Amino acid sequence: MSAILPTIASPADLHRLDDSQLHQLAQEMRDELVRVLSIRPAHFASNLGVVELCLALHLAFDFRKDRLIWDTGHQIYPHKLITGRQQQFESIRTRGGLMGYPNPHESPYDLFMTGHAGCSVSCALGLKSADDLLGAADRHSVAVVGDGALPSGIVFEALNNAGHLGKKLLVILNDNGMSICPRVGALAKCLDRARLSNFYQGGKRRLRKLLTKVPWVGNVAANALEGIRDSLKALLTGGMLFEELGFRYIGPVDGHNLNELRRWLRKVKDQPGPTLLHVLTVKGHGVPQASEDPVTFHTPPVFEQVGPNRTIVALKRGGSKGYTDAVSAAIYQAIRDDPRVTVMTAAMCQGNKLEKVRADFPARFFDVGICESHAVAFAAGQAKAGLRPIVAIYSTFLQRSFDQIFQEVALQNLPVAFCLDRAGLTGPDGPTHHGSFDTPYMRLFPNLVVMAPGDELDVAPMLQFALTHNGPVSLRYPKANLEQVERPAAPVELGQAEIYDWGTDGILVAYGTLFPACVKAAERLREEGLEIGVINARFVKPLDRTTLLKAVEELPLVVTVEEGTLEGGFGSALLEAANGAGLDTRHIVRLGFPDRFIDHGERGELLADLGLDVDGICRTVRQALEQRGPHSERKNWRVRQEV
Ligand SMILES: Cc1ncc(C[n+]2csc(CCOP(=O)(O)OP(=O)(O)O)c2C)c(N)n1
Repeated sequence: MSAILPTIASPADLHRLDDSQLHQLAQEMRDELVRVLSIRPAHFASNLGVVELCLALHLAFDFRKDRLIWDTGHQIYPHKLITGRQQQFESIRTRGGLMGYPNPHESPYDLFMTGHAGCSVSCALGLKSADDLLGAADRHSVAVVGDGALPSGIVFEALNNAGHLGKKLLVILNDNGMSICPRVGALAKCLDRARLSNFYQGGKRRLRKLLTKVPWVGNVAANALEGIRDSLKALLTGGMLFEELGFRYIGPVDGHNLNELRRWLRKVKDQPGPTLLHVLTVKGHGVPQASEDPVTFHTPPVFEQVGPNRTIVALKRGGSKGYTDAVSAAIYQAIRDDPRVTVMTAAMCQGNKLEKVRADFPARFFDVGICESHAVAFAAGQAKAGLRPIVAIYSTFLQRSFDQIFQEVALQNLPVAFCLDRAGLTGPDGPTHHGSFDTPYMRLFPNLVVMAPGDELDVAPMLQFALTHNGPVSLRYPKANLEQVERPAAPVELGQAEIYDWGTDGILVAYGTLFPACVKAAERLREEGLEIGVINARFVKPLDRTTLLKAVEELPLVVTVEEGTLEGGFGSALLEAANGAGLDTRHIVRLGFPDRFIDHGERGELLADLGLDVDGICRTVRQALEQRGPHSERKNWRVRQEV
């Protein structure tokens, strides 16, 4: 049988395929996902689960004009395979290659660059209402949202608004029973009814027969019957909630039966008003191990090529430990030692490596679902009542909670400890996931203490400090292997930087885990005859003014180094402090992320691109010193200034 996938240059090509060819195409798409993702760690099980849904959608609609938003966007790979990107698919998540999320720069079939969950219904509704206003009411608007993303506040805000506006909008609930971990919450229990009842949409026909046999129902008009039937169905399958919000609820439908899916999409396509089609899928469908263990296979490490039935032979896990391991170990110890300590995660138990905490301390572990803003206000409530909550959320996702950090936590000065994972470059995930902005957004608020461990040795003492401080504290750490700078580490004290070495030619001030890179850079520069010191800043708020302003006053060069945006970051904090003290700041050089979104690629590659690796730091120092004149004159820089 000749391969079909290579012949699909665009969704238009799907229309010439018959049922058995479409079935074959679905198999080939799965094979391609397995082939490429065995060598490239990426979102796996979610993509395997939406192959038929993706084909059915592209067959039912024409997304050159209609609108399609995949919520979050991590399940976009089948869509990429049939929208002209198959040739480049192997490059996915590599520098210069395809992004692992929707990307409008890659294809007109991707409307928004996304990676954060929950925005699909709002965006699809916005598109629909604009199309209507702009005289393009014939454009359909479709949002595909997972059951994991469904409970996020923004989805409910959008459903509420859509039900009110009454616009023709199709929301597809891709219900696979899973977030990354098994889904949690009361809504999950409500959706479980659909799954447990095994009451597929075909049941509606049976229900119709049954109802027409009931004498008083048998006489009512067809429309009313339809209404009663749908409401009863919704009630039995957990869909009542959507009906109450103003949606027509249809489902559940078997998401792996392509013909059924196509039939239902044809039916709902021209429904007036908002419709929710509840589709049941299996995460990891088609790969036995992935469907049996969708948590591991959400984003598995590389794995051994597979047998005839897509049987995975072996996962190849890396052995090195990262900052997430060190922080989760410190959290475990804190929760074990102090009965007031609790921990919240927003659906990232696995990413935050909190499985052991969840297993051993279930009463003090809270997975609130993809609801970051709720997590923060919830923690504030616990802190107010006397507990010591830890909010463990990725830097990029905590952006959702900006207002709760401000009002519920900082304004009340409540002792909530924020552990910001993935603060810095997240590598292959790219611009939606890099933790670029937390230093500025955390350091804005009065009362917040904002810090970053310089290396592994700082991690546990910093968390201990956070849990004893009488107010909110945040600490940021990257997705990176642990490193240590051999030294008798100074105790962590409020607003105290650690002087590792004082130089006469200049000093590197590291905020966060680029501290070891700064130490290496200083060693290399020393070999070249340059006396460059290193400070492990630890705190951006409060800033260690005594130490840092002394460096600004005394030394001819101060280079700040941080893994985050320069706009309002650590270097800016130092510039503000120096300016406030009336000091000259022309010899302060800031290294960090420029004011643009950083693409995806390996962390090491990206650090090098941004001049944040050892070579780049050395280069900056040399260039800055060269600009300031010969070595001998530099030593008297301050004196010259004063003259
Ligand atoms: C705001 C936000 N928080 C957390 C995440 C991390 N995350 C990515 S996918 C995912 C699970 C999504 O579950 P669901 O929507 O059901 O999709 P599925 O993978 O099951 O298809 C989570 C928690 C995110 N992308 N965005």
